[in-house]
Amino acid sequence: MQQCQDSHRAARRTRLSLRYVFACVLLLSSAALPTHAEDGYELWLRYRPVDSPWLERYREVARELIGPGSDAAGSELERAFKGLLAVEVRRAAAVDEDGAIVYGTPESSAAIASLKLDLHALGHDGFLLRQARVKGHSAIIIAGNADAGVLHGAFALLKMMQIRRPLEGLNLASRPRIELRMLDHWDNLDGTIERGYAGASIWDWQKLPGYLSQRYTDYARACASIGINATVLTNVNADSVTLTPAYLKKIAALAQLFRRYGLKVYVTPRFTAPIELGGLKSADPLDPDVKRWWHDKIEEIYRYIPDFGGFLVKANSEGQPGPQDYHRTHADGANMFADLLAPHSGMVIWRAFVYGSHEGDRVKQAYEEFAPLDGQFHDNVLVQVKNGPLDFQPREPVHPLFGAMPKTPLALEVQITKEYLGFATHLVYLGTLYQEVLHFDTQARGAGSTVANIIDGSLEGHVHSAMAGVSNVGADRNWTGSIFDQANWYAFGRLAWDPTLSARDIADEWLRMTFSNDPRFLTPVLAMMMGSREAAVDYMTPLGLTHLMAAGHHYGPGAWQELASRAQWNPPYYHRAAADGIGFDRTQSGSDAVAQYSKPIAGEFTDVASTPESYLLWFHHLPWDYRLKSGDSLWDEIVMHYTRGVVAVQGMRATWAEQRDFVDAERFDEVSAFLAIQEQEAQWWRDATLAYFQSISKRPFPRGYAPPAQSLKDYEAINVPYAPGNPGWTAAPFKHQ
Ligand code: GCW
Repeated sequence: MQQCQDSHRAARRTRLSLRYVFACVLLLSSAALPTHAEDGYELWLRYRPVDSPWLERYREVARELIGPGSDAAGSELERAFKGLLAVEVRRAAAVDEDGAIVYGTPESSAAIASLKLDLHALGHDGFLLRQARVKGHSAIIIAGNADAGVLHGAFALLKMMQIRRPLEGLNLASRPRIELRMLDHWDNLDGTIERGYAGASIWDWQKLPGYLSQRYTDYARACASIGINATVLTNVNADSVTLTPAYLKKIAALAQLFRRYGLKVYVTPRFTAPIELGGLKSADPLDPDVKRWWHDKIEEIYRYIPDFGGFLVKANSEGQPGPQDYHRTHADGANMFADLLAPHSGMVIWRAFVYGSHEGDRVKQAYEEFAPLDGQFHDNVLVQVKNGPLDFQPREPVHPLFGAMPKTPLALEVQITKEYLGFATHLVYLGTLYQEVLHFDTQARGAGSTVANIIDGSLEGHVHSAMAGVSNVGADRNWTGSIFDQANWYAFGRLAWDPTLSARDIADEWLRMTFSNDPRFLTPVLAMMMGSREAAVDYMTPLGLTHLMAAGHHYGPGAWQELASRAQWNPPYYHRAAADGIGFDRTQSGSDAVAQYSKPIAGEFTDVASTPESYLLWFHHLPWDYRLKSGDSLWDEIVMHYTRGVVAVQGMRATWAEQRDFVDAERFDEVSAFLAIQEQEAQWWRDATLAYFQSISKRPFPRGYAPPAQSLKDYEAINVPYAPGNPGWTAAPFKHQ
């Protein structure tokens, strides 16, 4: 017995010293190599070596790996430990030393099964992370009911190491509060992206299904690391070709790869596909031939992709076809798909962003069309509502449909790509925007009826729930067009998993993983991120102003533009600046859009005194001399906000300039250059917009505030014909702003 223990100890010593030698070799070889260029490709999964004393602490817990072997969680742990701890972690069949990481589901891992853990509450995607003793040895358990849950748990453990959290006494159970955490790609089949600022589409359709780029795997890893479990591959402005067999094969190849990472694919069906592909005369959702066509198509899709997620549909909006073309309702259209998808557990996500034909105040249209349909949608339909009633503006009040359709599960749609927020070069952290929306209390069922509680299904007891983000991912090496835009992808995923998380905590963990754990870096840069969205609101659309962007591409200011054929599509419609004042009266004396909110909220927004100043001109038309809470006149405050926005960006530049010692040259320089562009453009926004408003207000600039550098005419003459993100603009049959 004694002999046996001795030889065991000796073997362990040899193993340890071999591991030590291996670790040294790894460290030395990495020190000898030129530093790996930090081009942003690795996102927040960089796994750079941990420094002392954390390195020693973490090495203690990651000596051997016990789990299924060929799964995504295991590969990620191996890859990460090699980077973080500079050790090749040993695979073992069973726990035989301290520092075991035991992972898997009760089905995939005998070791997990033998622990008889109660995993009931974790659902499909949740995980348990716990320090325990297994066979007398200290171990970390990563357990879930499905591989996806285990993978999320593995990423959670790796995050703790990346952000230097102690693992002693670890005991964490987490399950997502939202069922579908979905990225919506507005990617066209020709490789362009509607509102994309990070290059071409990552889907290389022409080479699929034969060639599967490494990028697809890394995309899926990134999604899984933040809990995203659904991806809509194609633009909501849909193309029937997506549903042809050639493309279904391409989609199936992606679906197969993504399956390993718990990521399901969805596509956007074009409502008139039965006409365009099937040669039918109609696409009427109640027509039996149309239903039969869709039935056969859906069956075909599931033959290619057995776990296909379902459809995301934009109908009767901005020129897209839909059921109303046949005098049917949105519910008729959605239910047709829903019934055919239901046998396969597929879902329909039907968008409430309807815009085009409506006369009157545009922000009222979605509510008017959808609220009366509450209760008519079948069980596997979610109605997807943008965060605000207009269109992803720098700031909007919450969409009044939240709280107004209690019988329908509502999904929240936010934009991650920054169509209206300066594209890829402006540093605007959107975690704070998402949080503002999620925390907003609609008071639909009294206090506590937050958007978060509505969309996670808890307020009304819905089974299905979803949150979608319009993706900012493209083929650029850094994925999102800029390093800081990666934070918006990250924040979206984290909040979709748990909408109660704080935007600050999320930014903090993202910064630690992406750049550095050094507090001298974290404190100022975190503050910079947290203030960045308010800065953009200030230099673009402060005090509830909205949609002042140039037409079409939405790049830069255009408050004066009246290029679109309908007044409703032009900025002057929204700001209503005139000799008597500025702002849109949405109270009873105006469009009465306030009436779409719950009573207490409608009351708050109706009374100018109780309307938050951040929404002031969204709801009220006020004289230029109206006094704000500060005591300053409205005109003066407008000038001050625009100026404050520019000053804030100058401050961001100064903050970043101090970070050279903490960031590699490549990423440091890119961020610096982009901030310089942002400052110029913030100044352009301020000067151009104020030059225009002053031509109407006829008020002087308050003392100490510089007038615009150029004349209004000069700003009006600026034209940017090829601004990105607007493919097919001139060719599109529908011309919106
Ligand atoms: O934000 C607007 C965009 C359109 C987009 C539309 C939508 C996909 O300007 O490009 O189209 O919203 O959400 O459907």
